[in-house]
Amino acid sequence: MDSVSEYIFNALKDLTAVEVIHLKEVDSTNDLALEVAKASDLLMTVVLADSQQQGRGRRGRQWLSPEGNLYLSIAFKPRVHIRLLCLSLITLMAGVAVVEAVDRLYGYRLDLKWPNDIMIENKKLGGVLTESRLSPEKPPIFVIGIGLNITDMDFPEELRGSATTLSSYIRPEMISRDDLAIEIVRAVFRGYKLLINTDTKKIITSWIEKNSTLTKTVRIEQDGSTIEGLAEAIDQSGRLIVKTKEGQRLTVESGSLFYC
Ligand code: BT5
Repeated sequence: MDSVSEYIFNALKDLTAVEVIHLKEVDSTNDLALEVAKASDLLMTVVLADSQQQGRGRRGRQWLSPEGNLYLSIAFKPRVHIRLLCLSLITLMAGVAVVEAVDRLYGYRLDLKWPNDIMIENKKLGGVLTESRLSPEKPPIFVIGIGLNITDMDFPEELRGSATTLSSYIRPEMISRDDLAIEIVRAVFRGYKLLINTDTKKIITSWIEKNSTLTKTVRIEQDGSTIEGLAEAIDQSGRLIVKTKEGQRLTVESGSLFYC
């Protein structure tokens, strides 16, 4: 254990059986967390990296992962059989956890854009990527990956207007990546307990309180199709209900959302 993983492990050991791995560089913290969890008996595996070579977003999109930001994955391997593997809801829960952690540490309020974006002032600060291993013979594993920009970054042209970093809003010397990781893991663990107790209403309520999507006119792009309308509500599984101009209500499971 290096000093970073030891610091985080010590801060979390009251929670549950947890393993903490910190690496300077990794392909993707999600992949490593899944690999470690497969071979582990522990409920939680936490992987933190200083940078990623192959950080990914949804659908294989690239996640820019230079040194200085937070790249965190939390794998859960529940022992009890739980019917929770509704990945959209887990993604909302993780977003709520990040907003709570930043608020708690720095008193700064981020907001959430459906389905997985962590935002400040309409710019993307971070994102959540939830993945799972489901197999009939083996215990389920789900991995929550969180990327959060902390330090100044040289964004490529196409992201310059839409992406941002925490240090543009909070004095950089006040920000501790490791303390952020600890608070996020704690908040995710609280969310996990709500999930296993099927207390999904609380998760949805917290997400609604922190979201910036509902009541807006949105366009959602999915593979080959586009939906446009009013973002009206979230259902109990974390899906977005969109009311189209024609008055039809559509339930959307995933996609890339833009404000019109
Ligand atoms: C996401 O995907 O927003 C999920 C990002 C999850 C990253 C974490 S880091 C730890 C763990 N390990 C991984 O390998 N992944 C997770 P999506 O909604 O598909 O957004 C991806 C899009 O965001 C890209 O296509 C870019 O347009 C933009 N983007 C890429 N890197 C960015 C960054 N660092 N900051 C802001 N926007 C970025």
